Amino acid sequence: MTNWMSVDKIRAEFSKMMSDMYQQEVPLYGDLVELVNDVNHVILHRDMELKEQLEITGELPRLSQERHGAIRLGTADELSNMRRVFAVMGMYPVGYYDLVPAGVPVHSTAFRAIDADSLNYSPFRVFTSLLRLELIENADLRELAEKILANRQIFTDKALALTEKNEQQGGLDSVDAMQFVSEVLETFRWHTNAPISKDLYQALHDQHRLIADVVAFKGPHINHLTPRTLDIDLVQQSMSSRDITPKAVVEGPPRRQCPILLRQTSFKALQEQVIFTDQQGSHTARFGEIEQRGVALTPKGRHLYDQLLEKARQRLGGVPDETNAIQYVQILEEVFQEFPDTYLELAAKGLAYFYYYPQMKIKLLQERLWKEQDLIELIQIGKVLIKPIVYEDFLPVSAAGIFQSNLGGNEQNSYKSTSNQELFEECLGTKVFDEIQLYAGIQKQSIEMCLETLNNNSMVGI
Ligand code: OOG
Ligand code: NI
Repeated sequence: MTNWMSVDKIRAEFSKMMSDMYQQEVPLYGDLVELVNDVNHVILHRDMELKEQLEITGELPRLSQERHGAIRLGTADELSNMRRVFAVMGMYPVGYYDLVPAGVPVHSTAFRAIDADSLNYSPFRVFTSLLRLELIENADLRELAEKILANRQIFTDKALALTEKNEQQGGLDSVDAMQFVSEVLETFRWHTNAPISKDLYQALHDQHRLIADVVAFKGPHINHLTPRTLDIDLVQQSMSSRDITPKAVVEGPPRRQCPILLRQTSFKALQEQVIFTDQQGSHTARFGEIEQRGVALTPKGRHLYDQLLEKARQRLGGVPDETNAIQYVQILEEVFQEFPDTYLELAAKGLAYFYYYPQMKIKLLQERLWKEQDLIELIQIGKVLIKPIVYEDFLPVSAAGIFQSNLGGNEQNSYKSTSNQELFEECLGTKVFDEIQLYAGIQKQSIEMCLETLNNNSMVGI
């Protein structure tokens, strides 16, 4: 038997190398990671209940290495090869996000591990967008962009060869695996030299800054890497002391006792020098971001979340920005009063996903065969403990907010096209996983094990 390096380990190595590289490329990211670590340290000392929760769910060790990154690709071939490369690291496409309604000409998925143990070993994920060139109106420019993209190869030969070797053998030994991660890292590197003229860059940029960000460069540079904080508001408050200025509004739900989904904030993109084929110029694409993650919501919970967010935006009467940030936070908090804020209620109303743990020390006078419909009662009497299953994915409205805040100005684009998951999956070469099925599966397994333990144990006493 050959000894393959585990895919989880390959992913953890890659995540670390990516973080080191990005820290060198964008020193601000290093400052952010430091700040987030400091804040997490304070919170874990202050909030014993949260610490215990993270210990029980297995998230505590992963916290300090938790990151997500984002890249933007230009062609179907790039996307399908990216899928093959990520598969070597145990990362699979989860979810479909359509950013077109938000005026950003891309559709996306998130590559990540899919089972709870792998996620806890290394939660590294990459939000991956595919440019929709068909949305460029100017036919000449579209053809030119297509031609430029058709001629570039974003992977090194060795990275592709090792990917193929992995597919044929069913794994990589540690020597190959380490070479694989360092070759793949090259794809995400920033390049100061752009292979096109400044005029062409400008023409692409005039269509949409994102089109220039993809087409004008040799490869899909990682555009941000996001650490996970346990208290995004505290990070936000502490930032000024470290000379970092975030955008005005934290995207996502308001601050709550029981955090749900995802709250994010970002820092304006850097203006970076670029050497075009004929002259120098600059480009803004790469930025900093932090996030706080909460419990994953069921479709019912997600529906309520979407409704309330929409209600808050309508009440504000516009898009949240610097001018109305305080008012928006107030409205958001008011509107979200309607969203239950205890884990018990969230579970009882079927709004969120949980792990269920049997508490064997609690003895009841009357044991019986426990069923799924008894779970809420069992929680209430302390015989079952629930802990939140963390949301591992993204929020399209937040993603659009993050995109927009980094595009500068108030570019308003409306495209006629409709959401097209089928086209995306055709380009990807496979279907994306449905995140809801993944969360529901983890919860179901946990409930089954919990009931089995309770029932076996109560039988013994009879
Ligand atoms: C991706 C933006 C989405 C997030 O955290 O929602 C994202 C991008 O700018 O390419 O990373
Ligand atoms: Ni992000």
